[in-house]
Amino acid sequence: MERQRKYTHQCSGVCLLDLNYPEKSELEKQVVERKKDLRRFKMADKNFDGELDSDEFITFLHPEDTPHMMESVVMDTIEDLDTDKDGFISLSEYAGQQLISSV
Ligand SMILES: [Ca+2]
Ligand SMILES: [Ca+2]
Repeated sequence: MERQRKYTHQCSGVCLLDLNYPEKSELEKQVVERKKDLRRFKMADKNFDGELDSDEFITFLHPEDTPHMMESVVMDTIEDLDTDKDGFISLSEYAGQQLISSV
């Protein structure tokens, strides 16, 4: 079950607006992004020396331009779209993301 944060707003003591919606904490978002960066760094480090030379760094910055980085690009995209984390992208997960992106 996903964590939910509860927001309550009192309007002049007359109305009560109560919004519940899932929200990742800023720390959780940073951990996810760091995990993606680390995975992409390791895949860009073609000679496995733990450092990125100029070509490897370009690959790290633009993984979509390098065939051996496609797995990283696809995994990042699936993780972004798969909001219920079941390993599949449903039509609503895909369509929802498209709507958000177009706004
Ligand atoms: Ca390297
Ligand atoms: Ca899913």
